[in-house]
Order: sequence, then structure tokens, then C-alpha cells
Amino acid sequence: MVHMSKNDIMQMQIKRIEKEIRDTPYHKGTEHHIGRLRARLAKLKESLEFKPQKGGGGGGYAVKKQGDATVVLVGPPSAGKSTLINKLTNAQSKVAPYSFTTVTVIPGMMNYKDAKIQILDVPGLIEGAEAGKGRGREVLSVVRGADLLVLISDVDRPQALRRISNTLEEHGIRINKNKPAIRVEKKLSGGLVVKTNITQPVSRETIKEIAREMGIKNAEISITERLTLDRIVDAFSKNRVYIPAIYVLNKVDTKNFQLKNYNFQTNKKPILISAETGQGIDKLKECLWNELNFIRIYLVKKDEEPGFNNPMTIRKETKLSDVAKMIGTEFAENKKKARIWGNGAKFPAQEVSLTTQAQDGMQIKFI
Ligand SMILES: Nc1nc2c(ncn2[C@@H]2O[C@H](COP(=O)(O)OP(=O)(O)OP(=O)(O)O)[C@@H](O)[C@H]2O)c(=O)[nH]1
Ligand SMILES: [Mg+2]
Repeated sequence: MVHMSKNDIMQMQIKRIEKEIRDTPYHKGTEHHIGRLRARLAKLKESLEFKPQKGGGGGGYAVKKQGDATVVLVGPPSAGKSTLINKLTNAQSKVAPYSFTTVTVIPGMMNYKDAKIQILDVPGLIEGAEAGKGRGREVLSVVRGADLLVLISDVDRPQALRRISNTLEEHGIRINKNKPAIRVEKKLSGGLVVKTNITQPVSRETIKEIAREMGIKNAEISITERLTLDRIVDAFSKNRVYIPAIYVLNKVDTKNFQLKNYNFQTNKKPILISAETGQGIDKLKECLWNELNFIRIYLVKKDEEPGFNNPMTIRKETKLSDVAKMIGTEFAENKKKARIWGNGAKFPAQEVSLTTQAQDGMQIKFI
């Protein structure tokens, strides 16, 4: 008898459920059933992907996040990821005319408009980078930690952008999407209650069934957005990440490439560059900066009058408590509140709690 590992059995179950979902037409009568199948599928994939690996460690893959934000370059082999990181940063990543040149994560730092943007070059990602197979697994785990993704291909393979983003989606990485507007308040008893003022395309019974299937037995579920079945499954899954991305097509120097001839089905137009000649690179830098939503704040030191002496570049929507931590863990320790001036302050020297979000132009004194 052929021995099957637990892993193999789970893979088989996944295939079976995926087939059943494909073979079942979606309508009101099957919605409940499909909802349950989707929930089961999500749970199976979750336990497959996030099971601790034998031997542990990431073999050179664990890279410390540094700088104000981390951007990961993701694309098929030979798209020019290493050429690009060398152009944007101080990194010296090996470039070669064959696939899978890069075998670990190569970090680089890009200084742009006062911001330090960490860029990570990773091995090429091929479609269906299945959990545990090849380097896909490690690449995906680095991708999950990114603040922004650059999905990059070249002008000979524009459709790879869509394929790569599909692969990421299959692994729970949601690109350019907001977190579903659901709040789940777990209770000790009382079953499930769904609250929403919006007409939902999915019935309450199905929503409850998905929740139950995913281990939520007693809870109040408040929904403030119209949500499809997939988004509901996402909302109850533990491993989903929501990351913004920009699309890039490299090697425009090699041929006359017209964007209008392609239907990318991506929600943003790709930026055309040549990592080799430098064409489009300034535009790309500007775009990275914009997408990362940087703002500038001004720190007011003890005994100092409010002013613009100590500028600091941070991400939009950063809480003041996190700003304090960026200054230093020791500094943050005994800070309970802050006084703020300028943007965001109702009046000069307003005292606020550290859960307040920083705004562009805000002057802040920690007290
Ligand atoms: N003509 C042209 N060639 C480029 C450009 N960018 C990269 N290349 C070439 O494309 C090949 C692959 O470049 P790499 O930077 O190694 O590609 P990669 O995406 O890092 O590849 P892997 O590490 O294997 O995934 C090399 O021969 C580069 O010289 C470009 O803008 N124009
Ligand atoms: Mg490379």
C-alpha cells in the first residue's frame, strides 16, 4: 500500500473541495453549501501553510525590517528584479541572463525625500508556488511582511503580472483591497448573531454557517459593508494580509511596447521602466513614495517651544505611541500623553492620548 502523509491527504481534500466548488453552480439554493465548502477550503489551506516546518528556520530568509517602510519586489524569474534593486539602492544583487539567479533575500535601502525605504529582492516566484514547494513558500512569507509590493514583469511577459497576483491571492495575500468591514465580538454563549444595516448578497444563515465552520461558535458579527461570500471567508480567516501593490513592466528599452494593447485586469496601470537604462525610474520612486503614504511630523523636545526643528518622516495613520517607540523604547516607556500643535490639534498645545494618529504637519511634544 502506498503510504500517504497527512500533508498528502490534506492536499487531496483540497483538490476534492475545489472541484466540488467548480462543479456547483452558484445561486441562492446552493449558496449555503458553497459557503460551507469555501470555509472548509480556507481552513485546510490555513493549516497546511502555517504548520511549523521540520528543521525550522528560514535559511537566510528572515530579514530584519529596517527603515521607514519595506517594499518587496515580486515577479517571475529574470524579470529584472535584481537589476532594479541595484538601480534603486546601495545593494549589489547578482544579475544574470538566466532564471533563479537570486536564491536568498537581498536587502537594499533607498533614500528618497527624507524617507528610508527598505527594498527586498527575492527569488523569482513561479505560478502555483505551493506551500513547501521550491522557494515559493519562503518568498511568500517575506511578501506577507511587506508594506508595499512591486509586482514586476517585463514587456515580453505582461500577463505574468496577473498570474503573480493570482498566485499571491491563492495564498491569502490580498492586493490593493481593504480589510472587510466586519467586527467579530466573541461571546461565551448565545450562538451567532449577525448585525448589518446593509442589504447583503449572502444570507445571514450562510454567514453564520461560514463562521461556525471556521470555529466561531458564539459571537456578535457586525457588518458595515456589502460583502461577497469570498470576502466573508476572508474576514473569518486568520492568515489574510492586505497589502497595496504597484505594477511594473521592465525592459521597455528592448521593444516598442504599447500599454493600450493589453487588458491587464489589474486595478492599476503598470509603470513602464528600464532598470538598465534608467528610463521611468524617477517616476517609479515617486510612485513608491506616494503609495507608502508618508507624512512629516515635527518633534518638540522637552523645554522647547513648538516649531519645525526636528522633522521626522513616518507613515500616515501611525499612532503617537508608535512614534514614541520609533524614537526609542526607553523614551517611550514613561510617556503617557502628548501635546500637539498645528494639523490635527483642535487648539494649540492640546493634550491627547497616545492612541491619537499623527497627521502631516503635526507638532508633537511627548509628556
Ligand atoms: N534590456 C534590458 N535587460 C534587462 C533589464 N533589466 C534586466 N535585464 C536583464 O535581464 C536579465 C535578468 O535580470 P535579473 O536582474 O537578474 O533578473 P531577476 O528578476 O533578478 O531574476 P532572478 O533572480 O533569476 O529571478 C539580465 O540579463 C539583465 O541584464 C532592462 O531594463 N533592459
Ligand atoms: Mg535576481
